[in-house]
Amino acid sequence: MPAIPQFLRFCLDRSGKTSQSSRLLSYLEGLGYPVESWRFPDRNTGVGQMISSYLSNKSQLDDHAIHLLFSANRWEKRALMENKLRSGTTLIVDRYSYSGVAFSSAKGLDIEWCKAPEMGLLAPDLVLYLDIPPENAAERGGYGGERYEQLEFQRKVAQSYQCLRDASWKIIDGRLSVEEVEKQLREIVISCVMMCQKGKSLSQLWS
Ligand code: 2DT
Repeated sequence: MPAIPQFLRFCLDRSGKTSQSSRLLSYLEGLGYPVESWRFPDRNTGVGQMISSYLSNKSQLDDHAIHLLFSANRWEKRALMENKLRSGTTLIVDRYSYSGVAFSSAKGLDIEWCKAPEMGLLAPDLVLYLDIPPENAAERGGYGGERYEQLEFQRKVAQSYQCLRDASWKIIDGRLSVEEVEKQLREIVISCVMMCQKGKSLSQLWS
């Protein structure tokens, strides 16, 4: 059976997820693992450009419609994701389905309705949640530039995430220093990579 390590990471905005993703990428590359860093939304596709325009308040969309676009953005990358994983490449994914469901349900959409279009996408082996109080995130640089970067809304998103936690999740205290977060992530990730190398089949959301 091929080695199929896969990671998914996501968390509240401004929790340091993007810089920790690139640190993890360098770490795994340095150990000689085939690894790639992805992020959702992927703003480079046609669907991604519609999402980007919405996030930067250049266009307006119904909440259900934008939810489905986020989902479509993952579906358009699903086959490539499966190919990469089957060939033994580890994917570090900065946001994924859990962000999709957490953000849309925080707007008041029914959580089961939000999950429905995600069914059949590949499930992560590991979810790393960088936990940071929304108030702290708001104090970090660059906050407030995009549509969802509002403190009240981020509080609701944090609550939505709590409803989505499952056995694949590891919660890391995002208030720790960058170096300490990095150290903890490395330990969790390396044990997951080793576990996946023993042979682990792909599974699908949401089971
Ligand atoms: P970044 O700041 O990480 O680029 O995210 N979002 C993201 C959703 O509402 N649904 C989704 O499915 C995904 C992947 C979270 C941009 C914003 O898009 C939100 C923040």
